[in-house]
Amino acid sequence: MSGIDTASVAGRSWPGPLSAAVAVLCQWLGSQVGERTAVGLRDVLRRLASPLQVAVAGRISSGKSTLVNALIGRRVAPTDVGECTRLVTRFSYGTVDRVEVVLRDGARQALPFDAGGTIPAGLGVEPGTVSHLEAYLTSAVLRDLTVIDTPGLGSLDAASAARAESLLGTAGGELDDISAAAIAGAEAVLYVVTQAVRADDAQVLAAFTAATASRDAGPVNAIAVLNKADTIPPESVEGADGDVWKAASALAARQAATLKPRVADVLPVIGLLAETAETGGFTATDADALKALAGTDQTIRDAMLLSADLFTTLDAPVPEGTRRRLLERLDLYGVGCALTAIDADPAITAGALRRTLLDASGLAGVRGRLDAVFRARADAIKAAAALASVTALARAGGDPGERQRMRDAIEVLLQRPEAHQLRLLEALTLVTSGAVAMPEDLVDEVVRVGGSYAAAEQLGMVGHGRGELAGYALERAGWWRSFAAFGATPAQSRVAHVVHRAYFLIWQSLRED
Ligand SMILES: Nc1nc2c(ncn2[C@@H]2O[C@H](COP(=O)(O)OP(=O)(O)O)[C@@H](O)[C@H]2O)c(=O)[nH]1
Ligand SMILES: [Mg+2]
Repeated sequence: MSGIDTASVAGRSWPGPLSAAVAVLCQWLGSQVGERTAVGLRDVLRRLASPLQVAVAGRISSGKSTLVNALIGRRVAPTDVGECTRLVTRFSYGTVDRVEVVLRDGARQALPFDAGGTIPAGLGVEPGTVSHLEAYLTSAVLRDLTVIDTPGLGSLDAASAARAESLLGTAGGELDDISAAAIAGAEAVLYVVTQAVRADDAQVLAAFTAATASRDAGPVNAIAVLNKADTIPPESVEGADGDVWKAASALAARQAATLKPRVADVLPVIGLLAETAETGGFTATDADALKALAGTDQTIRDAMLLSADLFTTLDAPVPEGTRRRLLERLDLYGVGCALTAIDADPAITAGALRRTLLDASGLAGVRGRLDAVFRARADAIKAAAALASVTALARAGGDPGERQRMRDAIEVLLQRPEAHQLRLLEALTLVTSGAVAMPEDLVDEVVRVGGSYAAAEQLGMVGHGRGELAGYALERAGWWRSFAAFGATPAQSRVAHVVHRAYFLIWQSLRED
């Protein structure tokens, strides 16, 4: 690979040095292979230059679209049952807001937004002919993340399955295929679960890791959230002291144990509150209505918060329609939060009330995790995905000479010291997907080392001094080297070499600066 003109690919901007290195590889290989493979390589290059693709996955009605709206700050994805909620929608950055229906034959049709600015429930074309939707929005978040909303895997009940089936005009199983394809095309996944994590939730995550095998790593590119945290009855969770958020956090921790090691942890969130607070869904009129409710007789107020029925029917100085709107936007828990905030400060402004609701939603935690896991690692994740595609192209290539040239080039790239991060990601995938079996404590260690860029976190020693960190890194480097040599199967040994090197590099960096 020496002597390659880096500048010829530098005209484009890449997510980082690893992606740039893979881009150089693709460009150089392009001139060394047949036309069919070259087309594939150009495709890899195109993907490499585009923002990280994050699929939002989870069961039907787990609140995926609601969360997508909250994240992009616009109520544009339709929620609840409708034709569009059964389709994959890609949200990318664009300078002008527009939506296109992409048909199975590749043709595209512009789709006007409906009056509320959302994607309309009906598409105006035969649903069976539709491949997916593409939305281009001026939302800042989309500058470096492309968000893919999926219809959802599995269904909550027979009725909704039947409804989905009739809407699609296909067998129910197809739903899974549609979502599965979207997820397989993605480089990262935001996994949405609700109260009960079932066996097939873990399977979906496993399927994601398998579909993207060897190019992405579990905890590096999967984030899980426990949505609808507001609907968890606190009395159902031990030690919650009647507090919904405490209950949600405890439940999320339990779910994290179930989904381990595919995700590092599970964050509770209230997508509905986040959406309402972030998309202009909370108005001054809503604030006034809540203030009127706050002034109602305490006994009635308490009773109203017991159920949606009571909330809309009990005698209170707010019209029923307004109450229904509040429920739709905040649900009972959100209304309760707002009333508590008004009690504490009766003169609270609508803006401050909106911020209170946003804080209560937990969205900030999800945003922080997206930044830490996806945005900060976009370069490595994309480079690893691209390299896996190149490897797949090499495998599919007809000419043995060409195949060998491609494999050699990949090997040369992986030998370079800066490519170590890619190897570590690969090791992480092998271990978290179960492709390479390891004792549980070693899996945890690999996840920790590969799951962060900060030395103290990688070593599991946040708050310790530099000398201590360096000493421990060296000790573990030694341990993994002997594990690679003596105590391991060949597959484990390959992983162990990578982990050994990771510790060695950590030790080196701690000594250097
Ligand atoms: N109470 C409550 N309802 C929610 C929450 N998130 C979503 N929902 C509601 O759940 C329903 C399904 O949401 P949707 O986003 O369409 O789910 P999807 O099928 O996974 O895309 C809608 O009525 C939402 O308003 C939440 O955090 N709390
Ligand atoms: Mg949806």
